[in-house]
Amino acid sequence: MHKLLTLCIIHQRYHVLLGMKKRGFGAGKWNGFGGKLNQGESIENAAKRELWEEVGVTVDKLKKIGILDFSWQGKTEILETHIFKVTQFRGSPVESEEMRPEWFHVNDIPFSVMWPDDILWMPMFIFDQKFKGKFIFDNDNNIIDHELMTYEIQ
Ligand code: 6OG
Repeated sequence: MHKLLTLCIIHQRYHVLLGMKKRGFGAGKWNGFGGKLNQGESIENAAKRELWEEVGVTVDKLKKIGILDFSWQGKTEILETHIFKVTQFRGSPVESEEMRPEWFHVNDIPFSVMWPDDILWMPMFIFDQKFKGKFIFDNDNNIIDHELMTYEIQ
């Protein structure tokens, strides 16, 4: 089973905006903002909608920077996650029921409290190098196998 998801990170020169996930899947971890597509929705519109819903920010400019397939040992589900960089936006980030936002310096990203794949692709994200890959996790969410490569998306 294949599911499409979005993940949006705002990047402003030396800082990125992350959110502490307060509930549901990935609760207790810092991550970008995103989620599943609604029926009939484009991937890009879903990314914009999730940023608005989770942190109250309107996207003016975003670009796709990566595509990662996440799956778990012994499970058939694949989360095909489209990762976007937002460089222009309106509004100030506000806490929602799902996320508590915070700006982090690019040299001070809290990888120990993030999904373990993030430390592998975040440098590419910061340096605008497009990438694709796949990560397979065990039931404790440790990476047991992965592929990651640079890639021109368009
Ligand atoms: P909701 O269930 O809240 O969407 N996501 C992941 N992000 C990272 N960095 N690593 C992973 O490794 C992830 N698995 C899922 C995609 C879940 C949100 O979490 C992201 C979505 O933005 C396993 O609707």
